[in-house]
Amino acid sequence: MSKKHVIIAGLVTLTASAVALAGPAGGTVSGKVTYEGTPARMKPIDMSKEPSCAKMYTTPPLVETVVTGSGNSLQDVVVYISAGAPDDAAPSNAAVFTQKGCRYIPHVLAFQVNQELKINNDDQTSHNIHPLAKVNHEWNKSQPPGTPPLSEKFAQPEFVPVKCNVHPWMHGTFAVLKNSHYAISSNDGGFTLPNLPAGKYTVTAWHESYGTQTQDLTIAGSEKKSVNFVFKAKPY
Ligand SMILES: [Cu+2]
Repeated sequence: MSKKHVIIAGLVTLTASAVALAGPAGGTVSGKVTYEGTPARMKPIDMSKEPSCAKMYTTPPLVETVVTGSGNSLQDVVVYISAGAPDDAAPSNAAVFTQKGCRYIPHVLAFQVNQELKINNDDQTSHNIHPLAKVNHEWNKSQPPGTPPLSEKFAQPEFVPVKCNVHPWMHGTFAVLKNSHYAISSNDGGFTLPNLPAGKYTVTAWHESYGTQTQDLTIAGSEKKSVNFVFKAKPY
């Protein structure tokens, strides 16, 4: 083999290794969630019945049913592949939901069917966490301060409203999903769904108060697709 051929063979090997390291090429769907119209003003939460939590705030936190950012961006929208992707096995890491300052952090938590869900109580008071499941088994559990995290699983896909039976202002959502292709819009409304194999997909965007929207799209290879969702704000 000539010297030139050796160099070319080496380059081919290097290129092949780089592709293997990067993993299978997939498409990426990203975009922004916004609203049009005027959202209802979120009220400050009155925590005076729970002084251990109330004292954690200099100004009362706002209800989080609708959380917006600049440029009409809409936060806490679950954007996920609702059709076209096979069901995925649950990942080994746990999804974490924390009760802190008598609020749920995060307000909307997405995780997969049969993935471990760890629920922490960081407060000096007892909470009674109550996921209002209809498809999955409904339960409620008391969690006194200083107790270890609760470990739970949900066997079926479902959007589950969550409330606290002690503190009526505490509410959130568990989005239990069938596959790993999901994201929750950040404060700038942005979301990204990476590593989508070639295929036809339905992308669904879900918001606690504004409902759901869907868009169909096709991924052919490793392209980047932009998908935006605009929700109509409810003024009440
Ligand atoms: Cu509570």
